[in-house]
Amino acid sequence: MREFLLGNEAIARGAWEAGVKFVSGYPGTPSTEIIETLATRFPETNPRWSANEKVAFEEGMGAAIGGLRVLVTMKHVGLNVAADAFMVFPYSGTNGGFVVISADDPGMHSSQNEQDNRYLARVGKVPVLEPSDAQECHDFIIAGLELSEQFKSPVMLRTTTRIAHHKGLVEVGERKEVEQKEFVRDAKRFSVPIYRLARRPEVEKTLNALMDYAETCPFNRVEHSDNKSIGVVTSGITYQYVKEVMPEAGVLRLGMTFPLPAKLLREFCSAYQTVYVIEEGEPFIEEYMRNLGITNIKGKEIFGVIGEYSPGRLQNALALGDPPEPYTEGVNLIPRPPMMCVGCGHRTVFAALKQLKVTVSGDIGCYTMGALPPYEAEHTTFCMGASIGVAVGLEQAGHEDTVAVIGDSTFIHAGIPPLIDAVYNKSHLTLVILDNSATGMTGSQQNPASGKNVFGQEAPKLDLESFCRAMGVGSVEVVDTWHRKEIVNTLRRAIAYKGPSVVIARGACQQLPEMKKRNVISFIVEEELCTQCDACFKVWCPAITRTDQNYPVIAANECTSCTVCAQVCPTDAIKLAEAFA
Ligand SMILES: Cc1ncc(C[n+]2csc(CCOP(=O)(O)OP(=O)(O)O)c2C)c(N)n1
Repeated sequence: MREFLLGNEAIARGAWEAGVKFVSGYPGTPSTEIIETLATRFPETNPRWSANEKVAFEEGMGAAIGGLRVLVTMKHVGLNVAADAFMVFPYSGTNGGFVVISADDPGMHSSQNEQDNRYLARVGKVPVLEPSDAQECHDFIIAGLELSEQFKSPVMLRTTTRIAHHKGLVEVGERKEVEQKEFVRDAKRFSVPIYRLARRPEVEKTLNALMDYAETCPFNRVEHSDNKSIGVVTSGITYQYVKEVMPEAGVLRLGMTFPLPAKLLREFCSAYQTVYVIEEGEPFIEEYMRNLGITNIKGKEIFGVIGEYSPGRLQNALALGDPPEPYTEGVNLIPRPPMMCVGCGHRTVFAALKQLKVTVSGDIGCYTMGALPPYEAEHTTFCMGASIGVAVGLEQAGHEDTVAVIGDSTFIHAGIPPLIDAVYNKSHLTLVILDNSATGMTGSQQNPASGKNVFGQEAPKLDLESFCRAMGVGSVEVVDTWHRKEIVNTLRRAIAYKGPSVVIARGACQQLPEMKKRNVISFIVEEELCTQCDACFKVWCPAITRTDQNYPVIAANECTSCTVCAQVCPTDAIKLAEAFA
């Protein structure tokens, strides 16, 4: 049977078929749909959202040494957070099959950096599989779990945005129940550094065995051509681009990109006059080939390291004629900058921060858009949780007017240790926690502050205010995020407080299913009262546009009834539609 699946859905399906019994992860584009698919279609795999990627990895590691087949999912930068565990796991090795998804994002469609995680895998000595289509997403997860059990090693499955988010036909199968492996308490294998030293040679032994395996690995496929002038070494989605742009070329498609097959690469390259190494991201394969002494290769000097590849980019780089125009018939996309949703509660906070003219140390979430026009009221954004540490550092550098802003999910993910640190080191930090009960930016997933689990069922809800007080924060205030004036006044008090203070701006994400299902009574503009002062436009709500007569008009089907435009109207011309019924 075949199904038309997203790359991520194919991974989920493959994990289910392979008998996976534990899945953990933290949302991050482009990996998120894997756990969402498992939760909706394959709950037998026991999926969950963890507090962050390190926790997810460690839970997965425990389940795998406990004998289960395990999948752990995250985006590329998530592996930085999990790296502590990732680097040490190969020393003990696993019992049940363990695959970690690293969803890389060349082109930074939704990420804070470009990062090629094959390098992290090489540092950790963890084998890497790279699928080139949805079918392989499905097949490689099954093969990866088997490989992991065969070599007792964790395995990385590296996807990229196009692989994770393209759709293809996938031959699917049934679920296979796999017997749980035995966990034997063994400190010499799983514990202290003094024993771990004895494990060190095991890591090299496994790596050497994997290097031998790479030479005959069925995922490394040679497609020879009779024309021996041009060969291509490639992996992942770029394989598809190569087939489109250079159908006549001989191809070595590497499905396993760490460890790399030295003999196979040498053999392949000796058969062609010139070999192009076409890989998105860093010159990972290319550098290896150059280190082998292979000289007839061309790579990054032609194709570049920055951004995504595409058939057109390859065509340009190889001077193979103009790339075809993108297919746009019947498509009328209006360009627009990223913006907060209609009714998003973050708006009032950024309006207030702009008004207060403070330095804002931001974080990773929908509120990164506070850095963009019209607010331009977020001045730093680095990585998850950094808002607090950076604010403490700026304070030390004399910028005492700094306010840190973080979302509920990011606070739980990486904001707790720096807040404890700020209290401990007697900072005067002011922190705003934007509590919208969701991990909004990645699609409003559940988190420990939302009171729901991955299935949407009730779960223990983290009480953020008690928690901050327990950490020793002297001033903790909770404010309705849609209450403009209260937000400004509460922020003023928090900034004036001599000691660490937290403002929790609370209001549910408009994209949560329960918010979307509400019966909303929209606001409308009573033109007789409107003086066209344009104050309501300064709310920057995408639901407010203009009539031909220059009056504001609110799209009834978009209005979330957040009330903010009505709060700013000086003539009370904005009213609930029911007032006119
Ligand atoms: C280390 C890392 N993990 C995951 C992500 C993906 N990601 C981007 S924003 C975000 C969380 C957003 O949730 P929250 O902080 O609650 O803010 P909201 O978007 O709801 O405003 C996540 C998980 C990331 N960028 N970096």
